[in-house]
Amino acid sequence: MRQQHGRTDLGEQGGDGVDDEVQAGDAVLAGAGTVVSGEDTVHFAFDVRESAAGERGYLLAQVRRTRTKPTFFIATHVSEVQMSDSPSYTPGTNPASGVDTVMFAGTGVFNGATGYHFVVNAADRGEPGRDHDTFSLTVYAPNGQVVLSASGVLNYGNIQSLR
Ligand SMILES: [Ca+2]
Ligand SMILES: [Ca+2]
Repeated sequence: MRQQHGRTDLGEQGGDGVDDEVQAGDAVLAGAGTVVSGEDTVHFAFDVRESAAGERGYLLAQVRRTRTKPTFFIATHVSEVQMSDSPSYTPGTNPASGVDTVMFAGTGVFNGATGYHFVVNAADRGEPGRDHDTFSLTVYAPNGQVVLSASGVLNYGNIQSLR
């Protein structure tokens, strides 16, 4: 099984686009890396897919800020996945679908507390991911207040469209 653990080497493998778990017609965007946004350094990993069976995915994020405890966000449910082909960049000839951008949203746990919502926008803009791919994460408290907002170009890692 090449599953979550296989994603940790995305920064090195580039994009052979081969994934045994991907069924024909599936769209998959996955990535792992680091974004520096203001005072925050965000380490993230995600994998979202659309198929005939529906939409699913996961997201983990750790945020470090100088002189404060790190915060953690774990998505427990991905309720919305929208993949698209942005006309403003072309990461390569694969995948043939042209999918290079994803927005996904759902609910999760923020520092151990439930009832939080999140929205991620991520884009595969080529290889290497560093200095090319982009990632943004916004987390909302149950009352709608933004508790985390970070975005930027990757300074480590890679985001890869797999179909
Ligand atoms: Ca494109
Ligand atoms: Ca990439």
